[in-house]
Amino acid sequence: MRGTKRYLWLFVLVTVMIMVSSTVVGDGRIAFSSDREACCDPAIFSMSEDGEPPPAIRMTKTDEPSVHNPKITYDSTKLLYDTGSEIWMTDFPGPGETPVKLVGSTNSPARHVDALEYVHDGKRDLYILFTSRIPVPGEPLVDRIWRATVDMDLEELVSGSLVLMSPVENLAFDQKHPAFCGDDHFVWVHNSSYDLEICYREFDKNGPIGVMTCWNGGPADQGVADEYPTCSSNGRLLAWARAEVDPEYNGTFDIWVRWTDDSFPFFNTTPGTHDSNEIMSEFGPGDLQVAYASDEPAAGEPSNDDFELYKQNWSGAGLPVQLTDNDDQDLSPSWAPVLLP
Ligand SMILES: [Ca+2]
Ligand SMILES: [Ca+2]
Ligand SMILES: [Ca+2]
Ligand SMILES: [Ca+2]
Repeated sequence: MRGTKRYLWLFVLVTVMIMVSSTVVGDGRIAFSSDREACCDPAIFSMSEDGEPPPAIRMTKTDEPSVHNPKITYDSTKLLYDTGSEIWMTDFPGPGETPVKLVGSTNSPARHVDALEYVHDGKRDLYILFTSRIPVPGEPLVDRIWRATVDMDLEELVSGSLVLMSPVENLAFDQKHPAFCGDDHFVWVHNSSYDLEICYREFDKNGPIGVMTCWNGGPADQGVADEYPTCSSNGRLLAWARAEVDPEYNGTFDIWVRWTDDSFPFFNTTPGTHDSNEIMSEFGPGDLQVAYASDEPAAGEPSNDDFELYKQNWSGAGLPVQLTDNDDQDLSPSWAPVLLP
């Protein structure tokens, strides 16, 4: 009965959200990474939010190395991604423009970029948040969370804008996969001494402020990995991938959702996926749905398939919609409203 009640109030809430969000118009695009071209390393592609066909368009050049983790900017004019060690920016919806390198090197690899509009003195620039092993004197070389400002006229990092965002606690542990959560908070994966947990903290122009809140860590959650956090545009909802503890699920990941103010219990939004991994979720325009990658077996196949992209209501109501269908790894959706030329 408790489960029934929970889904009833979720249904009511989603209905209200749909009513107040009815001015949000579709025509969105989803950028994602895929190794679908036999000629080439994994690249970034873009498709309609309704999925394929028509076939997705390649966004990055064939002579670029293996690239991952696309992120469309707030105004849908730029696409950021990483090579595993460098973060690059190109025009969106493109393709054809010359990409520019923003940050990263072999010695200080940077990846997992997220972007947020940053307005100062009336000028609209970009905050980027990313994972990097930039050395900190006297401290172990681990992945930390950094923020920098991108001058959007010059398309380069503002000199002196690099800020360390991850905590000084647990210095020996990696911190990764940051994402902005509204205009003044961010989330990331924190490797606690028990297992991966999701942390959340406020920031201002000088860096992180206040006390960080961490969820799903500690002895009660030992052995349960919590990864790939992402927030709704207003920062009220957090979606992430959580490895199931129920043995029936074979330890696979599901997408979970929580309110960042903990006003309601957090819940599993893909509970019917015992045999597959659902990871890398991202909220769509209007914050009504999430897109994610799933290796759910294709019909008639006995074991986990390659990853395909899906979208569904974050409440779990209704059925997921499959967006890609092939034998290749389609991952890391970034979903934004786009006005096509
Ligand atoms: Ca955990
Ligand atoms: Ca699953
Ligand atoms: Ca696929
Ligand atoms: Ca497939």
